[in-house]
Amino acid sequence: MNSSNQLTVLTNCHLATMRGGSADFGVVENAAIVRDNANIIWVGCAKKLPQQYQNLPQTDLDQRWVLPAFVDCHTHLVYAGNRIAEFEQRLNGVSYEQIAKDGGGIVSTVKATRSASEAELIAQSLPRLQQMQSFGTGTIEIKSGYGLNVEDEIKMLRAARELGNIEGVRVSTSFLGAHALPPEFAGQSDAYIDMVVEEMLPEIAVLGLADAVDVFCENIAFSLEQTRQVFEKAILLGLPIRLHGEQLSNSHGCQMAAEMGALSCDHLEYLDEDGAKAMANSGTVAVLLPGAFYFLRETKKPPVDLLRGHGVAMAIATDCNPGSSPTTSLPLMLSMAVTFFGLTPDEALAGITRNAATALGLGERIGQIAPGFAADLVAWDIKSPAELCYGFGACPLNERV
Ligand code: DI6
Ligand code: FE
Repeated sequence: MNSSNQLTVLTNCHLATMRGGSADFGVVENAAIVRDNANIIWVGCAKKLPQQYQNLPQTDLDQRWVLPAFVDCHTHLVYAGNRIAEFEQRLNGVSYEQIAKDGGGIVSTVKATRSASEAELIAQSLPRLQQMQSFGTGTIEIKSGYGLNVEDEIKMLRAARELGNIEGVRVSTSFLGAHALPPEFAGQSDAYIDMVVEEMLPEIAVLGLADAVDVFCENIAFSLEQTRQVFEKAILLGLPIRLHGEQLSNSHGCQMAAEMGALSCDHLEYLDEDGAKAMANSGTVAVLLPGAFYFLRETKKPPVDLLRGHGVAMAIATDCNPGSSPTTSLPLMLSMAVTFFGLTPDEALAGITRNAATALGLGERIGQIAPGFAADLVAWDIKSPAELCYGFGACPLNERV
């Protein structure tokens, strides 16, 4: 990126602007973009470049396709250790729920994350963030949720913010204190939720470390009523809410979260029609996580027809985490979203740009190519936007421009 606020022109390129409402990626062929250090100033056909921009420095993009940098709106990127041994257990037939009930699962990553210093956490997470960027991702949501006490949740959120500073990428943080019950609270989940509400949330809000508050509402995690308590406090503190909902069963968390104004509800394999209707009414984004679906060998698919039918905006994310989705690749998620879930390439790409931005409350700022939006742009060596959903396991050449 430019160091000064000099205007420059990107030219000899094609655009997938991802402007709302179009079923064709918002294509502009033989285009030009005028940008400054931070923002897009002008977009259109190169032939119509206004006179006042014609003598600016130009970058010739050699017929590449320019898209908004991808937005990964659901990740657990910051953690220590790995869960390879549990993966091997699962390959031998032990279920994800059983591993969690036996004291492994999320809690084993909690132990590793608590033992790591902030610097170690950053060092272990940095390669994942760098991989994400190599796949064209420019904004990353990062959740806490492997600390599960005041000190270690704060450590995780600080590490997330610091990773954004180190790499110069946009990081949006979510406080996920209600992710799992820490071992020291075994049998006392109400007491733990009291601590989340009375101690953790207020302190994290004062420190400005969370851009949103997330809860895992599930029979292996927290109940509907406990979820409501956390959300009520978040709303009181002025923080947007999001939900891990209906991943392993239907707890009706999404309906409640939507009625409380949630930005997004995520996972959704077991979502029913009432939940979809409530999400449509509140403009809550449905975040689909095909990596977790694949890695847990889930067979129940999220109800894409229902979401589409009710006009719920769909986003796609990696869910990058050591237990249920150890991936950093949004292009791979595009392939899975079209192949497993039946999204169209246009829906899938909107899901990692425009709709993912909306899931973070940043829909007016990132995820589209238009004047006034952030100049977070990536040029791809592809023949058409759908090619990004077509190949899998490798990633076309791309460059931040
Ligand atoms: N759902 C998920 O898929 C991740 N968290 C959650 O609530 C899994 C996190 C993990 O297994 O470490
Ligand atoms: Fe998750």
